[in-house]
Amino acid sequence: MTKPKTKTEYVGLLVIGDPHIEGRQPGFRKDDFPNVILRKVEWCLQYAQTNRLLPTFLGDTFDKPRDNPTWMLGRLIEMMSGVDSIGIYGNHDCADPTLNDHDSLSILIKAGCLRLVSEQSPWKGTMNGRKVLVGGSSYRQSIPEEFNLPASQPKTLFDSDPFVVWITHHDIDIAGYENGRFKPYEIGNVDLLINGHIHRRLETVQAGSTTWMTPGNISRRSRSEANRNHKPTVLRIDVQSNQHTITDVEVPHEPHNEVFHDSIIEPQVTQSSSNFVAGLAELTARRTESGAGLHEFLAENISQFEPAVAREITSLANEVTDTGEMKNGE
Ligand SMILES: [Mn+2]
Repeated sequence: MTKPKTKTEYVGLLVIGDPHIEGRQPGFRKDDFPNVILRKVEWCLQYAQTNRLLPTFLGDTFDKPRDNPTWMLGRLIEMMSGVDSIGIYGNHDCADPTLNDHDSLSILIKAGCLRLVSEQSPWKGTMNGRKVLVGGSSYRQSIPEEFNLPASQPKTLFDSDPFVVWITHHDIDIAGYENGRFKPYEIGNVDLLINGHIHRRLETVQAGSTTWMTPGNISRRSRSEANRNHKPTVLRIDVQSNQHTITDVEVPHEPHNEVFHDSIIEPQVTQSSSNFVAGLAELTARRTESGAGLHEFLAENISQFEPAVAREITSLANEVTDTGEMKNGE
């Protein structure tokens, strides 16, 4: 049953990066990912409520934009309907360039579980007595050079020195991320920008009066070495009359080796096709739902075949695993 909303006097924000909720196991995860990630989101919502923080989602709430299991959408509506949450949409939330009624996230928005923020429609309120604005740019929406309220709204708001936060889901060029398209810059009237999309935590960059942060996501989706040290955390931002404090809050999670299968394939090129077949046989010992091991194995070994044969093997692998090419996990 859905719960009535409680009116909260907020003291800050709880910023949640890229949950990538989905109904099946990503890559080499061996735990019950669909329920594990739902419990993490629920933990975040409860922590936010207990501490009077506004839950703020950085996009990629869903991993697959459409056809998510109905039980999962139901659970989300149950846990989110009692709380106000704000957010933006990410590249994984929409199948087309912009979010529309066919995408699962639209159900949460229509059910009143999540309110999208944008340049035209920021969240406005008071936290600990200070005026706060939270605007955002969803995936593919431009990030402003200066944030101003529409002409119809009182400009005097900025005279009271509000705390202004901007949330984004973009390829920002920060050390440690190779797909960056632009560097952090000062955004007029914006104090703090927090970006989702990049799943690793990156260093904070100061650009004039705007601070740019990359907290990383709350679910570990790839088994990479870099991910071994990633601790799923959310950002707690406490707002005071003339300053704010940012604290990392670790989301309860299991150790890396308990959520991922061990690697069983040595990164070496198999010399003959009989070894290739033996390698494939070994893979069946560890079937992952998305066929992650198969794609990794093929990437390592396919070059030994004639191009036409290699193409046929790849196309068959894509067909049986239903995942298509292995794509960038962000
Ligand atoms: Mn993502």
